[in-house]
Amino acid sequence: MELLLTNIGVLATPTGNSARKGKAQGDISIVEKAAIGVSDGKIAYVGPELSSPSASRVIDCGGRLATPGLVDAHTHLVFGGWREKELSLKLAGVSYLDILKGGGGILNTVGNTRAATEAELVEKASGLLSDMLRHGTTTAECKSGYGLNLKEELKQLHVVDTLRKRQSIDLVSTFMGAHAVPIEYKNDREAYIRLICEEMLPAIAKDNLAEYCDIFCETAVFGPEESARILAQAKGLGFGLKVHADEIDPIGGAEMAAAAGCVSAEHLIQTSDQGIRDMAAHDVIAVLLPATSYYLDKPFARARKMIEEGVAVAVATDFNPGSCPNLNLQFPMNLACLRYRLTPAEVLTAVTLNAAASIGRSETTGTLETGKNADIVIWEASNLEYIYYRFGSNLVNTVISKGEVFPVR
Ligand code: IZC
Ligand code: ZN
Repeated sequence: MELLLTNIGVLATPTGNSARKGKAQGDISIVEKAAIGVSDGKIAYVGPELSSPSASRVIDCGGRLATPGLVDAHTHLVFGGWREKELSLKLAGVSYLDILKGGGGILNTVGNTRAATEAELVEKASGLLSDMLRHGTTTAECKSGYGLNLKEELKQLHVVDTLRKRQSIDLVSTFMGAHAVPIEYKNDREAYIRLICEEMLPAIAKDNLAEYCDIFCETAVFGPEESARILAQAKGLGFGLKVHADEIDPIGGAEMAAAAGCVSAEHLIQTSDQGIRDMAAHDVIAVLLPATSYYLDKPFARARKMIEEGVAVAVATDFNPGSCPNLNLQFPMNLACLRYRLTPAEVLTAVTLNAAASIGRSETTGTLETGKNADIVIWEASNLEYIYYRFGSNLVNTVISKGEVFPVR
């Protein structure tokens, strides 16, 4: 073995290769006094301490907690500029959608992203990824959607491709050309939808630049019928489907996601009872983003009800320059526990195995089991409850990503 982690006080992990729902979301494996062995970047041993360990490198975990590396299943990682100037508008009571309607919000970031070179975007996102890694994230999904024309969307997706080779977080690309209608198409949204369906999706599929297609299905952005049309086209081209649904207004996004065959529906702050039942019936994973509720001062999604109705729940950051400028997944983990009232075990599953399942990675990461990637967090904590309790500090001690060790403290 190339690496052995010994003296793990508590090892906490969900198990299996697919999303866990209902009661099973909270059934995790807890092993005290554990060890993990790593070979070729994969977990080769997990279980009780070995009596005669042999490995080229041994790390004594000092009785600390070990969990799977965190999986951030919803980020808008690649963008130019920031939007701190919108803070005073927010404080003056201007809503997120009103800022967008006025040509700000997403459209402001589109201007800054188009103005940046590919190299500049790589540099910036690379710094953000180092920060994510230090906070325990070893896999992340990244959405495009700040280009809103073919050339600029390709630029964003190429940035993710470059980053995949340059750093240690495993990246999953999602094409989100339907994030907003760009100013050039303000008076002809139909032409923009055709551009997405007829030019952007086929070009991105041809170059294999994204595994998923996502849509901002929201009042005054893309309606459920428009979203369903774009998703049908994406499905035909082989994309997995995702949708930003019922974030601000309850417009039937979850129901549409279930009917369209989406792998996941995300946000779901305002989702109806019917929407929750439809998601359960069609195995749509709920990717919930509580730090966005916090930052936009919106209600919190009905996560408890979703679990009770049999929907697999994942939790992610929604990191983006507008509605959630936080990339530390520990903060939404705390909110999921205290505001959604999920148990520490349910939240752990939400940010590891279920998050991995929502981006097609549950065969390779999201649990501490032999054969999976050695994606591990050693926490500055001696039990699972502590990481929800001591909110506000970075509680990561060491991150291991595909066997590579990153000391944090
Ligand atoms: O830049 O505002 N909700 N898209 C949908 C976002 C938030 C990102 C942004
Ligand atoms: Zn989002």
